[in-house]
Amino acid sequence: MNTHSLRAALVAVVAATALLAPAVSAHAQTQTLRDGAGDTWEQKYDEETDSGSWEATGTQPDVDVVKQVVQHSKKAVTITTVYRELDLSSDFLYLMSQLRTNKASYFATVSRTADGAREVTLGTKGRPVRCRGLDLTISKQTDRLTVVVPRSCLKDPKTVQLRSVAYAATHDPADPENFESYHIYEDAIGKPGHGIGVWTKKLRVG
Ligand SMILES: [Ca+2]
Repeated sequence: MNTHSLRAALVAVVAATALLAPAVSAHAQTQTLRDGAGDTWEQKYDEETDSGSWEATGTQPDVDVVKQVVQHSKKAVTITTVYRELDLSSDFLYLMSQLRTNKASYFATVSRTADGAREVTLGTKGRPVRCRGLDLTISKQTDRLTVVVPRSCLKDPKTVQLRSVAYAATHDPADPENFESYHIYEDAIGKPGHGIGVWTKKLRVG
């Protein structure tokens, strides 16, 4: 399984899980979502039935989120995700946030590969959004991953609501051709189950 097909599989999983109902809304500028430690899930593939399923696996580095802080200021929406252990040992690290404003819906997507290549992108309606100032910081020391989305890239919305999911993938380096050696992990932020996380409240600009 190469990086391209792995990414395609992850995107398919995200698309399939991005259809959950929103939570009730209220007003705030900052919200902290708590997430349990040790609530990581692994996607299992059954060759006989050619189907996938999820199993609880405890905790895994680079995917087990314990907290996410979302702030909507006059300058930007800042998404700070805190992991139980962010050691960057995974082949592939992925964090997807859906931002729903009073005007449109966007996806901010972070990916990092084992060679250190990393990027953050912003998109809407399946198209990329050019966003000057879109920023990504990853810190092993503090186990934090921070994304900054300038408000101007979101057309200066009144409110922003957000939900996220984290993924990481690993494989046995001694057996890279064996599909069974690949593991795909997931953590839904703000709830114990798998799938995309819970919505924040509608965060008004301060
Ligand atoms: Ca967690």
